[in-house]
Amino acid sequence: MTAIHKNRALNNWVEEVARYTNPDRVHLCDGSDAENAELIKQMLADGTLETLNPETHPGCYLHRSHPSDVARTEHLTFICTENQADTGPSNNWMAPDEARTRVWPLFENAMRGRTLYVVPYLMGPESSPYSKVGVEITDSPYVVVNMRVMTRMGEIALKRLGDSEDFVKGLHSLGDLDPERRFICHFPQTKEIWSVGSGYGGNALLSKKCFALRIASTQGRDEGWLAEHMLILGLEDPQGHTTYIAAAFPSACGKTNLAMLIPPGSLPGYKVWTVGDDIAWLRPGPDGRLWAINPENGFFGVAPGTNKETNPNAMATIAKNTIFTNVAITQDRQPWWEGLGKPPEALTNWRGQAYDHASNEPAAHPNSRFTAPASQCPGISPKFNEAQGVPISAIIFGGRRPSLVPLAYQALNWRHGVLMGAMLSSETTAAATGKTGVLRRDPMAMLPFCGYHMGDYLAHWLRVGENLSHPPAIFNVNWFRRGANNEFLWPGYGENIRVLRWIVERTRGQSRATETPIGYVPTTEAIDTRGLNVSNAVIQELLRVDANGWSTELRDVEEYLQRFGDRLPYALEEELNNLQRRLEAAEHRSPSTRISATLV
Ligand code: SAT
Ligand code: MN
Repeated sequence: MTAIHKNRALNNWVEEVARYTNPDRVHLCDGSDAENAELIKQMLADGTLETLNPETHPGCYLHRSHPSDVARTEHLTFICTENQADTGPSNNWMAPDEARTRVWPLFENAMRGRTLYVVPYLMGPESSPYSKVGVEITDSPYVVVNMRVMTRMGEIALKRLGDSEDFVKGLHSLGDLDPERRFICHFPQTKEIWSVGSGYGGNALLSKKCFALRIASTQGRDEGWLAEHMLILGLEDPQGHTTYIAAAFPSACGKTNLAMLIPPGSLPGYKVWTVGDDIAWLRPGPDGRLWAINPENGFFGVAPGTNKETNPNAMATIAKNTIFTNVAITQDRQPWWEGLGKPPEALTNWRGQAYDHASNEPAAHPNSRFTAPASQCPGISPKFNEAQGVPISAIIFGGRRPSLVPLAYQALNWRHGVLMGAMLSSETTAAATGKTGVLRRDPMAMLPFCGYHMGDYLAHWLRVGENLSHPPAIFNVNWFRRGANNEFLWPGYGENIRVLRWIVERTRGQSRATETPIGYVPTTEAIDTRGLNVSNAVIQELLRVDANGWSTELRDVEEYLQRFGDRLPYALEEELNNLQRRLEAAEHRSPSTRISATLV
């Protein structure tokens, strides 16, 4: 085989993989328009893609995946370290030797009859010293065109790589798409990823969860920074001052909507700038603040529920040059999903069949997705490509909790905030296979994405905070509280700006809160409800701290955290004990009612 590139390490690896996987052709991707057009042409010819209506959706395509390959498969995702104790109880572990005998053979001749694409990509802005290079080898042209949207792909990455050996090696093959022969293996020690048997985003776009979270989190541990499942946004106030916030929510809990929020008319002068919707790399800066870059270059967002009311900026972003996966299509070939109003008469469902209106089945898959360039977002931050990133003033944790957890509250300090993140829990969603709507603990929304022992991860968070002279304030939010009739108590979406505003003002010591055992809770007046159809009683309920309920919650948290054994930092156990003690004291004073104490 002739050398595909002058970089020796790259070349040797590609040769080794090509010898084993036996493709018909090897193609090094340059990321050009012409290359993209050629791949699309080929996929239209073989049915991998279908053209959407060029009038309404220019440059947009539909892909229907195999019906058994529509979400991340966490039970088939492994961290492969020599020592099992390094991966911890929250990850599946496989010894590297076992991976070599069990998983590597699945790649043998796997690319026969296919093209092996070499996809070099850069995670982070071109000018940033914090950006990192990855190379994905894949036999899926669908993966290539998605990688071109999601990352800075092609020449730009090769230029950055030069003759360095320092890149993350990701090997992906569709294999035969049989879930029985599906594995996603990570080797943090050698910065390698093997993924076989799936073409789905989080399993196959190896830049995303595999590199930017699982591998990068271990790099962050070793180098003193954090790779997090967080959106990044800038909130500009009417005075023109922008405050940056990073927020962690589990998959499909509205990160993209929050990152692209458009404030309602009743709050004039506020604007949200989108820096990222899924992943943040956070580093302590020389000024003692925490700085964030978004390593990605596009959005891989959940389609259902996205519409002109819930997320107008997303609708504008995906109006052109977007790949839709597993959505339904209308008769005139427009993409369609639940949340876009009444289903049209003639509709083709995500499986490509005529939609049966009498069925209870959704027409689009609940985890159907759009892949769209960040540059198309009307609210994209002017700092999107900034080398140093943006300084973070607040970190938010949030999940889907129908009861107990208030609309918003603030941690007393960094250490308490780390406990807050460690306590995060949420109802499961369609982003991963398995039952939805089940409450699961998901520390920092990183449970499926932390590449090492969660106990060590929490200790690392504590360490990072200790080294910041100006750490971000830490908050928890819950947009998903339900009332007696199971209705949502808080309108959510654009109205969440009211909570963001309280948060930003807190970071400046401006807005009011009550100190409660669980942290600083907004006073009812502190959340601006002008123009909002939410009664005072509902606001009070949303901000109520139920000391009894929290005591029960903490028993569950304690039991959960025990599983991290002696790797659980002592400081967090102490923090949990303090919280328990504060709740007990409050229960004695005023059981299960709102605990009022000093205004702060
Ligand atoms: O993992 S994906 O990137 O496919 C989506 C998610 O679960 O956040
Ligand atoms: Mn995600």
